[in-house]
Amino acid sequence: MKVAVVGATGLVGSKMLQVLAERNFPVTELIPVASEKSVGKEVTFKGKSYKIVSATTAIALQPNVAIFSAGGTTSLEWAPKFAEAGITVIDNSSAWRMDPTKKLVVPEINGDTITTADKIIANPNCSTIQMVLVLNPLHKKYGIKRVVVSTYQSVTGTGVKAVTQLMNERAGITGEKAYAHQIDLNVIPQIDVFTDNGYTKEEMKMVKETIKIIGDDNIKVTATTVRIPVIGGHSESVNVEFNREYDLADVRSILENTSGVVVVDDPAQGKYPMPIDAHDRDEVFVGRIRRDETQDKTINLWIVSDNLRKGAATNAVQIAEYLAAKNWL
Ligand code: 2RA
Repeated sequence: MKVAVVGATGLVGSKMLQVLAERNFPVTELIPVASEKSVGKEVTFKGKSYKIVSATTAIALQPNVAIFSAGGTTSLEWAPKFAEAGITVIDNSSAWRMDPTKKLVVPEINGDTITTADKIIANPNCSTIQMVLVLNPLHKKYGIKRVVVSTYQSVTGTGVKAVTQLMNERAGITGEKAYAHQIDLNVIPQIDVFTDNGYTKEEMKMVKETIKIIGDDNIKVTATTVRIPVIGGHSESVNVEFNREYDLADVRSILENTSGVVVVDDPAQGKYPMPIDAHDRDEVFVGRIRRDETQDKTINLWIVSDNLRKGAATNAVQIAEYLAAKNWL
């Protein structure tokens, strides 16, 4: 299968190449695509070098699938051009996520909603994916009324420039900045720009995308998203109020039996999910599972995952695998 990776030089793009190789996606020809300034440079895939080409060249090469991770502007301009040429697009930007004509897919949850007519499929936001993977099976059993989530997000969610800023600050080097504030030894309660209601775009993504993926607009979500000086993954403190009374042991058992979720919850032994352990792992880890003693039918969870993996590259490749298994590529 010919596979184009658009944005192949970015943090997520590089992770896409790694995940495609690791999962043995049947790539017969890789077509790495990046901005004009990178055209002609090379990327390595399964020990072989591939020259980066422009988006126009990539369309002419007719890949079966194009996995985009090059930002919303590039996706808005180029995804329809690939789709018009008959190439299925899996898009990791926010450009198409809330478009009612586009599917927003976490394969374990709503992969089965994809049809052959879907030529641009949206990959959700990283902080949303890891939360809904845990919430969806609990919603099915107990019905979720309201979610209060606070995130602790890795600088890798911003990209290479943010990782460089953190490392430079740590080394005492002055350099280019991805954030308006120092990130090392600090916490920044802003991810993406603010919207009119006082929430950031990242917070509103968690609100809207959760409803769209789980497919129930009765679920209320309120979010505070925060950047911290960490690189291994995003962490989330999640307070969930159910419609029905729940059983703590049953919640644990449901999560233990959920594909892609790993329960790490042995506080007496100091065992709980941490980004340093989630780094470069595909699973979503959940721990600190405990009753909210201040309110009926309510539980507290701590959810951690590598945002570049299940939050981005792995989920996108899983969508491609789903389409390949159906022979739709
Ligand atoms: C972040 N959620 O962590 C974003 C990346 N898509 O900044």
